[in-house]
Amino acid sequence: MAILVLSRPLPAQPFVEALRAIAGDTPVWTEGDDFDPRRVEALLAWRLKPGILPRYPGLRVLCSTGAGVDKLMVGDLPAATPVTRVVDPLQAVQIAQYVVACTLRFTRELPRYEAQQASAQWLRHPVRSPEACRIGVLGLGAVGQAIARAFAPLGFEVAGWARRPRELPGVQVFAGREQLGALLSRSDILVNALPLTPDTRALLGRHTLGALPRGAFVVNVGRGEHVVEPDLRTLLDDGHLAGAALDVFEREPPAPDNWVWTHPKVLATPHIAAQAAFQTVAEQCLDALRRARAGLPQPHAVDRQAGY
Ligand code: OXD
Repeated sequence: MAILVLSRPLPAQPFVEALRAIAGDTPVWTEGDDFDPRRVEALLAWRLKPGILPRYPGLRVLCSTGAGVDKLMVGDLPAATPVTRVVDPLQAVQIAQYVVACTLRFTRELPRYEAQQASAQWLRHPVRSPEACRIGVLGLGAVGQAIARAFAPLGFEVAGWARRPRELPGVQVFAGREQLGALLSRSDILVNALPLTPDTRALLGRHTLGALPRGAFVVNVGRGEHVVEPDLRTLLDDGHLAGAALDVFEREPPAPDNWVWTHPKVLATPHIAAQAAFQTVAEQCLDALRRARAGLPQPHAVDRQAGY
């Protein structure tokens, strides 16, 4: 019985090597290997297409290579097959670092000073006041909480939005659809850290982004599908939004002629806010397989109903 790695578009080799180092007698295969699909017990994947899973009738567990599992939720996923996600505390910290870096780059106007440096200009501009830098974090799971915590010591006023009310020290929490507008209208910096579910897909469009204060900045570390890209572009072009840092896109990588590559107000990065360590992914996948074999509960199981 074996583990199959289908990590496209991520290269499979680092996952395969990390798994082989710890998997003992359990073979680890990937695309291109000559293997019997009936022997596959665990699948480690980032994205699946319908029609793939029925090829593996002995599958006991489906493991994501990342924290998000939205691209694994295909219609032919058997109801009884557990799906697990990577839970890596370091990953949440890395994402928080990325969000803080992009936000400070914007609030401290670093691109403007870089442009001045290029023409040897010594020109000082007023620093944006803290009242104009109120942070709003969409999604208060492990990642959203790490982001909220990272901002507090830097003097930012932080609020967050979650599905249900919760207590978070130092963070004003808004909950449910009925309080989304209140969160948006006080967020000069909006950070999206939501999981992608049918409820959150295309949440950030003309009306929601338009409800941010004029001159707001958007950071997306959730999923590209949360944002209606043409609406974002319109709001950037008409000056309602001052800028956006985008690490995730509906299509990754975006097509070479996609506007995000060249828009002067957009910082586009290739889904690098965080990467779980290959060793952690491998350890959690192997643990999930052992638990599935023994009929034990999965600590990082995805709630199939909620979608994350
Ligand atoms: C993700 C990841 O889910 O990179 O986006 O882990």
